[in-house]
Amino acid sequence: NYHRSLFSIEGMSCSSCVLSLETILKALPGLREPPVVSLLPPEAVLVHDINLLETDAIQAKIEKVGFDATLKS
Ligand code: 9UX
Repeated sequence: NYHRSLFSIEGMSCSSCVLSLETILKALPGLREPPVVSLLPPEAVLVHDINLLETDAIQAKIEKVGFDATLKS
């Protein structure tokens, strides 16, 4: 049961942030494909099995590394 979650990210201001966030998110379980992080606009999109990886856990992971994440869809 895959779900596509789009987060708006605050605090991400250069392409190094994008790469480091992608690397961190890629290590999460339950992903169908590598997460995509963009800078303009600052967003992260993950397609994940909600039984293996809850949306809240993704948000917590993003915030743990120092960004603010808001679920958009
Ligand atoms: Mo760039 Mo990001 O200089 O936390 S690595 S702003």
